[in-house]
Amino acid sequence: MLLNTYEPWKFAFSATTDFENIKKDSYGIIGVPFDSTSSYHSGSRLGPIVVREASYGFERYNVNFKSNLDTTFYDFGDVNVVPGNCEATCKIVEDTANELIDLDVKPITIGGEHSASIGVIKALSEKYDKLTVVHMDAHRDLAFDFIGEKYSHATVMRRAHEFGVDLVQIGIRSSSADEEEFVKSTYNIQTFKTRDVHRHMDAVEYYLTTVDTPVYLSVDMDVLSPAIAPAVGNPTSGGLFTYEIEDVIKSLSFKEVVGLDVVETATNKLGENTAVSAAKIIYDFLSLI
Ligand SMILES: [Mn+2]
Repeated sequence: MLLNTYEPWKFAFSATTDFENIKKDSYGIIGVPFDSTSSYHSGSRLGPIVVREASYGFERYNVNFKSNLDTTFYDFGDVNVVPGNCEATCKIVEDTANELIDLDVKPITIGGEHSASIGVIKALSEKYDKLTVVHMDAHRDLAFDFIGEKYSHATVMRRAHEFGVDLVQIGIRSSSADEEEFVKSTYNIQTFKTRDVHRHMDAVEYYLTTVDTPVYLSVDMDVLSPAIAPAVGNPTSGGLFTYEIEDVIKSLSFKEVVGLDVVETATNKLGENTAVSAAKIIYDFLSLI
């Protein structure tokens, strides 16, 4: 007897993967179960599993946006990470992202720690002449190195900046003096701190409408208030509400969005708040884009 059950290893609503017939201009999910550079609360290696499982709580009709999730997307599973070796793992993610790009599939990455984004952003920055990374995070992740390591969850956006992308950082509420100096020394990093977002969401939305390049969205789950999303690598007091992420996704839905990552979900508990919110970001993105 065939049971009418769900397949928790693939994101809900994903299409059957038939490599001979991958639809052009679709989206492809990959998981990066890697957390070797975590400096505080580890466990995001389990993020891809719990986020996929949480996706089964949603309806195909997205009532907030009055739209059906009818975007074609595939869930290709997890990449083979190298535990303990961030640089090697970033290279594997980059190669995987390039394979997706060659198939005309836009990558959606489920972390894993934030270093999961490095390879994807590198691949996309080479495909597009100009790329803007909209980075939602409590932290800037702009350190040149972190405890001597260039490849780390804390250096992601510095590496991205070296690849030549413009950055829009949203939800920032923790950074170092060096990072602030670095931002002042450059021209292409726009910042909306947590308080700015709470008080002037319209300014954030307006700014996003002015972006005239392809856009990549990177969401560190710690951008949300730890009251909403407590199971993250570096919980940081204050933070955004879920609807503020909805507003950003809605603004970006009018743009050419070429990829998404949702990283730093660090829990092994099914149905945990952080995992549900992470799954919702991917679900909203796919409903609107
Ligand atoms: Mn962060």
